[in-house]
Amino acid sequence: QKTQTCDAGKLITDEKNTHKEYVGFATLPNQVHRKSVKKGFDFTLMVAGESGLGKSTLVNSLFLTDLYKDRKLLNAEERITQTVEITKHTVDIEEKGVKLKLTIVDTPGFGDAVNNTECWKPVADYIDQQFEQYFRDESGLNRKNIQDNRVHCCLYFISPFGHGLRPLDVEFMKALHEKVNIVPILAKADTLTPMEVKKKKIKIREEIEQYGIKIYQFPDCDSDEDEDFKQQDYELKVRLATSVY
Ligand SMILES: Nc1nc2c(ncn2[C@@H]2O[C@H](COP(=O)(O)OP(=O)(O)OP(=O)(O)O)[C@@H](O)[C@H]2O)c(=O)[nH]1
Ligand SMILES: [Mg+2]
Repeated sequence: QKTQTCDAGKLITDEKNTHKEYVGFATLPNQVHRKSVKKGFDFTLMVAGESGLGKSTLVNSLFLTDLYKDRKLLNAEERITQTVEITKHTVDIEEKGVKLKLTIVDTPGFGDAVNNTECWKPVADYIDQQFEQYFRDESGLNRKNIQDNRVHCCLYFISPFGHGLRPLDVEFMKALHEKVNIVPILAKADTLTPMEVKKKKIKIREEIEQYGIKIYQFPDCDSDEDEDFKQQDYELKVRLATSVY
């Protein structure tokens, strides 16, 4: 048994050493990996949903450095005002040498207008425009430094005061679900009791299913991932299935 482990260990080190010298297509994944890490990644997150549910507040709290610089109580005029147009905030993050350009897109909430039909249109158009821009850049001559502004994920805020989804929520999510990964969020959950949170989440999940809305699903974890990652992935899926959070 012992010799076997030793041999296996030696084999792996040998393999690593040969990889360093070997030039061929087998080294391509390493090259791609190294290049991507060096260049960094773009990630764009969008928030959407009814007005007054705390979308801008969440966006602000993601930029903690700015928020807490000179912490003081804000008076009424300085507080977050209603968002009236689609706005973009970008922050460069670096973790263990890997760069990430995080872009957050804040959108105006709907529900305040007299006529709310097609209130999802400006948001859907924004997402489409980013696809078109990326397509144009990719078809262009200078493809080296393309910035990926496509919206990768949309946090969709659902009111804690309704009974499940509102008709506009269904319309909105259906207009976006083919274009972007939707993650539904029960907004202002602190105003509900844990029991209410649980019930509402079950109801919302049932309705999402019933209306055929496609929301983001955690992908299957690769079997060669490390144990910590597998555990984290498992816990997230269990939480989703049992609505404990
Ligand atoms: N109880 C509670 N209140 C919150 C929470 N997040 C935000 N608020 C409050 O809700 C109000 C509206 O917050 P905003 O962030 O402006 O809401 P919004 O979704 O951006 O609204 P629009 O820009 O109109 O779409 C503010 O008074 C916030 O202080 C939360 O998690 N819980
Ligand atoms: Mg806002």
